[in-house]
Amino acid sequence: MPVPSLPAELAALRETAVSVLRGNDLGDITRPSPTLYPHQWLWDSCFIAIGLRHLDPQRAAAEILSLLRGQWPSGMIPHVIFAETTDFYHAGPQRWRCDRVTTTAGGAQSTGVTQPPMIAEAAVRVGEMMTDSARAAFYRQLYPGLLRFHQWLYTERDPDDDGLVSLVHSWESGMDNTPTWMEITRPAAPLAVRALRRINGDDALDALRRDSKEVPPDERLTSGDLFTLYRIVRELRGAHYDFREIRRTIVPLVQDVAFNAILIRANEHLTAIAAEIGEVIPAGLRRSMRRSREAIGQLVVDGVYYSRDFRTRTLLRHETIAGLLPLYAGVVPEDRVDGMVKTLTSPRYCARFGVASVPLDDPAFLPRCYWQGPVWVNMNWLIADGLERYGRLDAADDLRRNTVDVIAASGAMYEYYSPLDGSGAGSNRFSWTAALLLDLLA
Ligand code: 9YW
Repeated sequence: MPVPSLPAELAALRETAVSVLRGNDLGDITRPSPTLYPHQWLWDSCFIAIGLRHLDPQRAAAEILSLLRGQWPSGMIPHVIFAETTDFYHAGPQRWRCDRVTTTAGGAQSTGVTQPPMIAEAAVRVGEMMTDSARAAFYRQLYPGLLRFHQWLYTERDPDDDGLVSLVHSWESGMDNTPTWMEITRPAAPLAVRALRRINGDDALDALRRDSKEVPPDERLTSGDLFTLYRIVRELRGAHYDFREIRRTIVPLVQDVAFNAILIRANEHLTAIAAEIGEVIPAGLRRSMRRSREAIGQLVVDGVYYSRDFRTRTLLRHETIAGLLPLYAGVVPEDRVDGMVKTLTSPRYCARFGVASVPLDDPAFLPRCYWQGPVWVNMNWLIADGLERYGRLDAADDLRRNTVDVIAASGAMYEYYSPLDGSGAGSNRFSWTAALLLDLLA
């Protein structure tokens, strides 16, 4: 679908984005990438729907509704719903064995953890493109499952009524190897991983992994870290994915600042959806929603937001992009906003290509390694939205323009980009980059 007002170069880029989305379309779900990620991921589908709404709002709505096929009786919506088409994904159904614990609404196999709750945001964005009656019908279909998901997040993952939900695996944060998570996860690595490495050496571990064949290994997690994450899955499996049992294991539990910020924003959208279709959010959930907005203020020290260890209630004082998402949630007091804008537009975060996932002066920073430094288009999109919300329109425009520029310079829909030179890395047919580009160009 050409957009006449776009200059030729951007129109061609837009066509590339459309063809990536078509190539990754599996009917009513879109895989994140044809080579690395062949199934449906929760927050990917949300970002994808935000782009698809510009091509076909009904198809975008189907992308969101299809997430409910994976919903557990408990209310959880899993981070991956496995497509039947393939089994090459390295953390597939046999690693999770969730069918021994539960069934999903649509009978699909899934993982046993969740991902950032972007569903309500995506639904509202898609709804904006629909007629009133189509939107109401869409919301009515989505609402009961979405409500149960938000209720599950609090009842299961905020058992002490902190107002902050806890995550049980870095995969739930969506930022797999972000230093905050790896620092708390590595020490929890049971002896098995260390023994495996001692006996076999890192090379043997490299040979065992199946995720990095398509991309250079130095753009992914180290094998040691990957096996540590697998080991945590084993613990979760043993605890039947039940938080009360997980609490008694060695699994790190983190009140992740980005996840909670996204939840706070999603709560607002859920409230708006309910109002539009004449539903009333149950009082218990309304109370949790209010508590979250207050509780996130406990995560800030000297103007920087951090995640917190649920077990010890201590802040995990490693500064990353996750700490910028309270802007997106709209929970940053006005007197703190300029400081955060200054930080994210400073050379520490290298704003020329967007916001680096880890500051450049962090010893853990690696410019092309996954969540250890690269710029991600979804993060730029979320932060730009937050800036706009706070009326920092120039900063929001700059970030959006820089995002389009970095994609345009590469000419492909890369998974992530180096903040140092803008070079693309990971998959070069990555769905959320394509989808959010469509949104940025609209
Ligand atoms: C994994 C699919 C997912 C994203 C995550 C990203 C990566 C790997 O890919 O995770 O195996 O789940 O870190 O945010 O949803 O694109």
